[in-house]
Amino acid sequence: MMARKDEQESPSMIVVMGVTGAGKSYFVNQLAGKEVAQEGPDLDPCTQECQGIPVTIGNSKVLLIDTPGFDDTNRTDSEILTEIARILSAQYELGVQLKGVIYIHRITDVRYSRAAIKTFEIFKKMCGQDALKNVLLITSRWDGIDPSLGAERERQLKDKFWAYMVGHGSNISRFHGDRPSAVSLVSQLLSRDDVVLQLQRELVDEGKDLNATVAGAYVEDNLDKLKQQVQDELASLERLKRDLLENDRAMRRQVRLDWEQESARLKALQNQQVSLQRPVGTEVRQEIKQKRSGLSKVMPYVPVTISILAAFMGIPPGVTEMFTGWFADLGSSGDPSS
Ligand SMILES: Nc1nc2c(ncn2[C@@H]2O[C@H](COP(=O)(O)OP(=O)(O)OP(=O)(O)O)[C@@H](O)[C@H]2O)c(=O)[nH]1
Ligand SMILES: [Mg+2]
Repeated sequence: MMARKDEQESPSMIVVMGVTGAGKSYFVNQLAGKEVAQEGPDLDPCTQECQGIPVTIGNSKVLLIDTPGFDDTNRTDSEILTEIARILSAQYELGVQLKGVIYIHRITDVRYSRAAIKTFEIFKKMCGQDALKNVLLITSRWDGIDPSLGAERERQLKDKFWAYMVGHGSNISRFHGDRPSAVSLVSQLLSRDDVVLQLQRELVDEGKDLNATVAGAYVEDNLDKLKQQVQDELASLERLKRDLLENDRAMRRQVRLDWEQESARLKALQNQQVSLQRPVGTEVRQEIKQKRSGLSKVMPYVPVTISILAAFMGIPPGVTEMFTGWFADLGSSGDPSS
């Protein structure tokens, strides 16, 4: 059956994830055809918040979501998960199609680091088993590795870390660092049916708090482990303080400073846990309702759906004219949501 014209023109969404420095922003920029998402040096986390970048691939309009890596030194896992959860809830609630999720991994990485394991676990738990056929596992940086060594690492990923996902329909593909390669990778997802992720069902359909979702519970579990470590450290500082002699002033001062620092860490971890106890899907639904009534009063002719979705993410300065182009096209064929 032929798709109707307005169906062809409705924008869809693809989320890009991976550890810091994997090349998410670089990949998105290749698709945009210019550096709109800020790329960073290899070691420091660069992307600070989820960013929406509209791109056109053939006839398809795609809103790419460039995400920050988990285990970031500047942002907590809870903050990043909440941000991604809000965008996914808004996209699902608004009826925008999700075509898939991309995970980028540097083939040059010698070890599968702690950050990589954590990021991948959260990613897997967000998707859920039923969505894995819409997952694309991309290896990058093939120009930085001997091809046979790269192929060997690729085989290890396929047989070990990625075996479960591949077994449930995810594809593994190489990114060669240029636009044609990025376009052909994204096209793989665009030809599929749209998908609903486990996290979206949990948050929007079931109205769960974020910490009650599979991905949220994993983040909360990690926080529990960290809290236990800090509590052990505080207990040993207490013992040290008791055992120190009254006249050992310098040492007592140091112990007090360490104690204060650890207490602050404990408080921060507790705050992170509290921040996960939120019905993100329900909150987003209410926000959308408010935004819809506000927007239709002031801008009745602007395609409302994409404007509302865009309000849930950062929009880099260089993409305004790409959005304007989309709005002009959509405006002439009517907003698919209305
Ligand atoms: N030559 C080449 N350079 C790349 C490639 N992918 C990433 N880079 C460079 O590697 C650095 C890190 O890439 P980013 O795209 O900023 O990484 P990121 O995944 O967005 O990292 P965060 O935003 O910190 O999560 C940048 O300097 C990029 O220009 C690639 O495929 N080829
Ligand atoms: Mg980035």
